[in-house]
Amino acid sequence: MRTFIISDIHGQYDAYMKMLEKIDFSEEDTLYVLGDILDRGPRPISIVLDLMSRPNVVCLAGNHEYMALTCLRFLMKEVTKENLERLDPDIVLDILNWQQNGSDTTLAEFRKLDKEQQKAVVSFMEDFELYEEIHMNGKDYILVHAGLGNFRQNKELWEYGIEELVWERPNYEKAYFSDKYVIAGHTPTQVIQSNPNPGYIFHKNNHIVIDCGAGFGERLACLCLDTMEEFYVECEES
Ligand SMILES: [Mn+2]
Repeated sequence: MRTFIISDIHGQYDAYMKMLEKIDFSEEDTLYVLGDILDRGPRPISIVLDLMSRPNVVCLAGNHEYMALTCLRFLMKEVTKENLERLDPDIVLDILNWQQNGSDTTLAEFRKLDKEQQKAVVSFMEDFELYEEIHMNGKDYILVHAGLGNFRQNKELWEYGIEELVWERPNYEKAYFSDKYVIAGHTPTQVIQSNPNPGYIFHKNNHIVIDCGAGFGERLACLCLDTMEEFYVECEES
């Protein structure tokens, strides 16, 4: 009965499977996935399909799922006169933006699914939460993809907007809570200025950042919350 946290898998299916093996993930354990399963790496939809088959995973949305859902909902629409008349002009910009953020691999795999599977994948991702709060060994944790953008001391979690939770980078130099930890991904720890161990899990001021750069083919990290043990798998060239 262990609790694991992983984030920013970004299409690295092989590294993801190796990680499950490495942590000896069983049906009694729980895996929290803090978003950005999609895009960049070669097999993002394969990871989604695997997660869909497991009852003991909890997925949160990242900015990549947020971008993908907007675009996939549009791309799956039938070409009818009505749908074209109701076309939102912003959708073109949304699709371009998603493209610039590495949508190719997601789209390539998505296209190979039949209509029913496509609908199932979209509806699975629509159910992703934006944050979770968990309690472990006397400590409180907030799990979220990017962080708490525009943080204010007395702001409740439900008051944060989607963009504040999935896009905006928190200030790691500032402790947001004295009695709680915020675990997030989104920012590869390679690019955090004050990080003494770039590319490995970053701990500072009650922030824990677990994106170790799988999105650019570097390293996938997983944290066991029961023991705070860190697990790493190197991504292979794809
Ligand atoms: Mn992200």
